[in-house]
Amino acid sequence: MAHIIKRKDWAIGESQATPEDVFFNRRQIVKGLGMAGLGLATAVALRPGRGFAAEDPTADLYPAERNEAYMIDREITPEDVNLTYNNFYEFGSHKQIWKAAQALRTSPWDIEIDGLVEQPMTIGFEDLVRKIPLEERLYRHRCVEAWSMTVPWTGFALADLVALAKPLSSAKYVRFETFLDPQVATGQKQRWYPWPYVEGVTIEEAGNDLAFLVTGAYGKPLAKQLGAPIRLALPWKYGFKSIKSIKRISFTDTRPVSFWEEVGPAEYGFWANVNPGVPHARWSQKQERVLHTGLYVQTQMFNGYGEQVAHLYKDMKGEKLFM
Ligand SMILES: Nc1nc2c(c(=O)[nH]1)N[C@H]1C(S)=C(S)[C@@H](COP(=O)(O)O)O[C@H]1N2
Ligand SMILES: [Mo]
Repeated sequence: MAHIIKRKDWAIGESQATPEDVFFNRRQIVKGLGMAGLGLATAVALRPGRGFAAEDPTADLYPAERNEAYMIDREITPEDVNLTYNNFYEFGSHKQIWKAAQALRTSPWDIEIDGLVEQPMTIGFEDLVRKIPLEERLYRHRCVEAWSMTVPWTGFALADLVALAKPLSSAKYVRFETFLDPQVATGQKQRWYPWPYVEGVTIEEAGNDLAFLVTGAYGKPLAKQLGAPIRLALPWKYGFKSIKSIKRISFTDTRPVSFWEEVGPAEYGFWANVNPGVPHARWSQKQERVLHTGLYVQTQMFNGYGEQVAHLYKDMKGEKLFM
């Protein structure tokens, strides 16, 4: 009953997908028209930066210093592209959710830290973000749908949060949960999805340097459509692991079943490491469409981060590591 839908809206063939090249060409045309005489109002209405309130209570923390250890050989995806092409099913099962996402109230925002920890706690996001120094990192992001982008994220290592939480030695996994509020996030009225969105990693993965809790992007507090006020970035895994708008972080000895794994276990697994050699059940993962550029590039093993993470998986047998 819960899983009548076996096919995600975004799980359509590349050729049927709304090509955002067309979308952006359209934007270019509109911009061109604006310059040709539609006037300033049009140009202003099209300007990016949507989703960030100047009065954000954490605005003083940005921009944070860039950590040069996390650089990248690709161009940064323009901010307006990132802000208008999103996966955030809570607000709709298509890419144009940025407006709908503005309904999310992100302040105050309490986060539960519970499960196998010395002392369960509730911490306000604005307290948390001031406890740990922020830094900027340039990360690749590879969606399982075979598109990619490059983002200047701001945040702190997930390992720092783990240290703050003081897990017991019996904790083997970290489970993350997004908010649940169907009144605000109308996608959550779609009962066939197993809301709230859940994701998880092993304690070892959580301790890896690359695992990053994101509180900002493009030198500003995180826009709502990007998962404000706090989300994950796990750049060696498919994008669906990078859960947005986290409300609860639980330490557990049981492997969490993530949202997409529950929706389609034949297509989406717990590990979801990027691997061009293992096709999705319905499409190839060999290449990726780099947002905005019109380019297709070869996808790299672990999304190019193998040096940092391959050791985490080298002794694992019988696990579906790449779906
Ligand atoms: N809560 C929640 N987190 C989510 C999703 C979602 O639908 N809901 N989509 C995931 C997917 S499939 C991707 S590719 C990224 C997209 O992040 P972006 O919109 O910042 O590009 O968010 C991930 N995190
Ligand atoms: Mo994705």
